[in-house]
Amino acid sequence: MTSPIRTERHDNVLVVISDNPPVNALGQAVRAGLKDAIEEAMSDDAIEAVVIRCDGRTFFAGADITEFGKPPVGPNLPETLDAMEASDKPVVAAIHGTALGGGCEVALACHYRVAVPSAKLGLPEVKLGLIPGAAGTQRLPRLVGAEAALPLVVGGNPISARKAQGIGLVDEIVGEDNLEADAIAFAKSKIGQPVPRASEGTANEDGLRDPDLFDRFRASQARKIRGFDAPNAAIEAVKAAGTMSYAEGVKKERELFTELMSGTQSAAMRHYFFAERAANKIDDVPKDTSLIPIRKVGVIGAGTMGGGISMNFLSAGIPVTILEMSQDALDRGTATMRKNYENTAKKGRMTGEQVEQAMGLLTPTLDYADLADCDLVIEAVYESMDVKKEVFGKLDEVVKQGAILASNTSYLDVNEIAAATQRPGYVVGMHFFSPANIMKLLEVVRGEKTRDDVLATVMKLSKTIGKVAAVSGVCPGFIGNRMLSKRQEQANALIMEGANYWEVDEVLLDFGFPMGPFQMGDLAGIDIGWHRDPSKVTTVREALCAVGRFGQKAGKGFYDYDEARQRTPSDEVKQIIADFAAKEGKEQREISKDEIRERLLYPMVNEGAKILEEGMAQRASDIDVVWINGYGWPLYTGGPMFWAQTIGLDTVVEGLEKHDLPVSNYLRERAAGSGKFD
Ligand code: T1G
Repeated sequence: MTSPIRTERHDNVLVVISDNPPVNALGQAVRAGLKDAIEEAMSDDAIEAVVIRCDGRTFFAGADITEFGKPPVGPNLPETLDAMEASDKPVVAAIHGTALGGGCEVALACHYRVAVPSAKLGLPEVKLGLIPGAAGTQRLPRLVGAEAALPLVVGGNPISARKAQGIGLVDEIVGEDNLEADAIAFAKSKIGQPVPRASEGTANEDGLRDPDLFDRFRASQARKIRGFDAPNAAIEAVKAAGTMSYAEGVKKERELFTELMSGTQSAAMRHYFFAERAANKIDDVPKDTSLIPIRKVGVIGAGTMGGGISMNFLSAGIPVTILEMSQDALDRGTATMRKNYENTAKKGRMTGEQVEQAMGLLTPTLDYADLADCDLVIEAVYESMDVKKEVFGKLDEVVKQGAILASNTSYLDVNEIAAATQRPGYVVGMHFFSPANIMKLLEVVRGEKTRDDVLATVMKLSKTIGKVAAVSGVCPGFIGNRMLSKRQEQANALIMEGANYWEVDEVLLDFGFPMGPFQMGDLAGIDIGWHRDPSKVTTVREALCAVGRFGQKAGKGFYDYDEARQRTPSDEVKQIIADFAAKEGKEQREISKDEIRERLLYPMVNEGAKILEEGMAQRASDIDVVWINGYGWPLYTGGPMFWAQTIGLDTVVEGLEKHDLPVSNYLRERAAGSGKFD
């Protein structure tokens, strides 16, 4: 087996090259090759400098995640990096693509780093429930200071080469197409000079000067890191870089890393890493299926959903023709889109020029004929099968053959919609989640007749517009809403049986959801779909509407809200619910938070099992992807199906039986057998 590492001599410079597709992950063979190459360079006097670079699309993108959870195989990266850094011969990292995780740590152990303008550098280990494990938390702060290091290590997001140069992580930006030659020239220019070592850097003094820097930073990240273990460990590791010797700091990092690696959160987040990528693959659609070029998109409906959907394509540089039934609705829709972009620009996440660029790609129209040359048309009209059938009938007449016709329906039968056209093979569901320009999930609903090239095109397109797609079969509510309905059923039943509605929300908040069902109702508006007749009260929500409790917008819904929209439970609502229960002859009783959690979450797992059994989802991990990206299921548990396996499917079955809730055969079989869904 040839090593993925080779060396080339350029005069007195040794170039060490990794060729380990797809991302030059630092697997065992790469680490061994790197170690040998470093030893070769150090032992040969004819070599006076070293350049380390990678073939293919990127510099090392980190440790090989597929090796995690298996017995470690040497050589270990930190020792190789320490040997390299100890050399007196200048070692230069030549960076392109994404130098991430262990890859960034390789660069940090080099004496210098040069990068092409398009390169990015980062330490995304926290996204895997880990922290850097090859001294990244100790070298980086010493090189760039704690203040610049914290966002990288704790946030896990990469930064551009220019930004990296700005904080001192990159020494020089070189020619985009001249990386190796420029890196060799740079290395030659450093021969004979004392080599700078990040491990000996003193930039971290600011970490000592400003002791509450770390508490301040932790507080600033509180909402984002709530429930996650790794970010706090990352802060502790960076803090150690300011309070301990390098050797002690590395030891501290190793302790924190080892603890996280053996924890459930990292296992869950590594599961999610591969789940997200697997979701984009459709098992029975050949990988080489030809794609339909999408050069122009049509969107029907300029409301909240239509506008949000359009923004995804405009932001990706794809022109959109948006159609409404009235000029007024069209003007309102396009004005809202502009306002959303301008708000993003105000937060510094877009420039004014980018706003104009995006809006410049938008063509509003009242005429279906303007959609004729679209390659994809997405309808986002009122959730009525009759309305959708009418729209698809018109599209069928107007839009060119070979174009994809997609419905944004959240639960209607895509097969029935397809049957309203002469081209059911080109009909597919593209279920976006509100706000559509923000939420990452896209449920791709595969009709019985949806063609392979249509599916393959939509899956590829989802990545282009920054979405995470998962394929669902045609069933009411598809994957996400179908499971949500089970949770909602129990939430409503629980409060009728005496559970405090605020405790139902607290259980989900404590579990890691961004909010609970009653908070969500207040946010969305209790009066959505209300018949507006206060004398007609058949549900709790109608009872709340009847007394003007429309939700946050009215200052009261399930909760009372102060000016800062801080919520407090309402005795009036508690009484309304109790009266309702009495009318329905429901005994009220104390209900524990354990029972609330089991009754909210276990039926969702059971429904997920049924979805798998019916073939409505390709794999259990797709269901995890849907719930993490569409509904805020806490990432550090891996999603509903992975979480159920972690606590034990038999525990879920026992819980369902204890609460007299249905148990699907599929779940029961899996619990009695492997304890896993796939
Ligand atoms: N290990 C193993 N496989 C990896 C991998 C990795 N680090 N990164 C990507 N892959 C696979 C991926 O599963 C997919 O496989 C293919 O490569 C293309 O990936 C010691 C402990 C680099 C930005 O977290 O962020 O270093 O599906 O579809 O969209 O302190 O991959 O084709 O079979 O994502 O162009 C830290 C993870 C590890 C980086 C490219 N590093 N990777 O994105 O392609 S922990 C990371 C990414 C660590 C050290 C610690 C992205 C990418 P398949 P892709 P992409």
